[in-house]
Amino acid sequence: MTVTIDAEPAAVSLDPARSALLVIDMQRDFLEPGGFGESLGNNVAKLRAAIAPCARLMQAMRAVGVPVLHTREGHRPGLEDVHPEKQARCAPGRKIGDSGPMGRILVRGEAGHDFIAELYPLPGESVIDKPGKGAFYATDLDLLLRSAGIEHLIICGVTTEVCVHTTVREANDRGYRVLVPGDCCASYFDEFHRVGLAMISAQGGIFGAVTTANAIIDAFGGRQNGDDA
Ligand code: C5J
Repeated sequence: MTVTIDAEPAAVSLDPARSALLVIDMQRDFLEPGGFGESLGNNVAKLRAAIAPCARLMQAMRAVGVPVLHTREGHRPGLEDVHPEKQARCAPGRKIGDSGPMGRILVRGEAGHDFIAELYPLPGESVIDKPGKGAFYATDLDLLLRSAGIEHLIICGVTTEVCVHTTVREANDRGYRVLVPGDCCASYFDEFHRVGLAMISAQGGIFGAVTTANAIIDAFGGRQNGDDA
């Protein structure tokens, strides 16, 4: 079976049995008021706009048996997996492992590191704890995907220009065919979101294709009259 999805720069045909949805870093510290992201002066409402489309897409993919995988950015409590350069890139007083509003910043097991309730993984769905921006760096994601015969990756989450973009590029370099539903991604910066998506589909789709949650859901026949537009 093949499903064809409207996308930029061109429609994408994919085999659902060889497809997976990868949801990047929908964590409390990035998306919730009172978290680490907001403490840096960011407007988390911009990220929260992606929650509803993501939830609908996750639900639709689960309904048709497309696996949903989730990533979290974070580190071991002893910080053995934080290299000095990543620490050097942090804002003063906001280093990895410092106390933040929802526990130690970007440390596994802390409240802020957890997924937001709206997009919580179901039991049995794969969770990839990643120490970097890209989901392939220092994780077993590639092994999981190849073992399951996945060729098409639908990638969404936050932030568009950082962890989503890095992962899209990593996936493309590894030979996966990438599709990004832009409304299921978000950035604290409108311009970075817009340009980040444009960079993916530019030049004939140099890193992949860009679409919407509804285009994917419609192609799978999942949206009924009365569902969210
Ligand atoms: C950032 C992410 N922005 N998930 N992480 O540091 O994009």
